Amino acid sequence: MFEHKIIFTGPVGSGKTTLIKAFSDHDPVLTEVRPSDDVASMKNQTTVAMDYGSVVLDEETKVHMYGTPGQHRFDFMWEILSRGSMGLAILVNARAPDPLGDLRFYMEAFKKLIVEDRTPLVIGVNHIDKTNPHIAAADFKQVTDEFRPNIPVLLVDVREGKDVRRLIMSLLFAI
Ligand SMILES: Nc1nc2c(ncn2[C@@H]2O[C@H](COP(=O)(O)OP(=O)(O)O)[C@@H](O)[C@H]2O)c(=O)[nH]1
Ligand SMILES: [Mg+2]
Repeated sequence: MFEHKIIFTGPVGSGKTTLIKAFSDHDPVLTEVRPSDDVASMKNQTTVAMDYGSVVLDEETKVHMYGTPGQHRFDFMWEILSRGSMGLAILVNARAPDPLGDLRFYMEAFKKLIVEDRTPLVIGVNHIDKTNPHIAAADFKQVTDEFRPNIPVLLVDVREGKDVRRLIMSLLFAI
């Protein structure tokens, strides 16, 4: 069996924990606590170390999914979690005040993986619904093109297994 480690990163509220909870074959390992800072006004649980889940996609493919903490003060975990990863997915919340700025921030933060190591990368734009019809994949592509050409940008609802599968498959195809 081929085992693949994939990292899910992105800002607080972009859906990393939701994705891993929804798609893991087993109860995920979550390190969620009540926020002690201004994140408390956004949600009542936040990831502090990592989320972990795994899924068997077919007879020969198992994917280990690691979600990073979103808050910058836990960014020391980002590099630790990234070691040995075969793919990176950046999730952004389309309803956030500045989703393009969020994407640029995470592209910069993971620049070594993205530009030097040429690790397979996919962007998942989450929380897409009728409230933000002005968001288009092309806007996000402009940002990724500044770093590396031909990065797939998928509009997703991470609560839907079929959408998460599309994200993961686009990374596996790029290996
Ligand atoms: N409406 C909507 N809500 C979503 C979607 N994805 C995640 N959520 C909700 O957004 C909230 C934040 O997600 P969470 O997984 O905690 O984000 P994290 O900080 O990246 O781990 C949760 O309440 C989810 O149920 C989506 O596509 N649409
Ligand atoms: Mg989380």
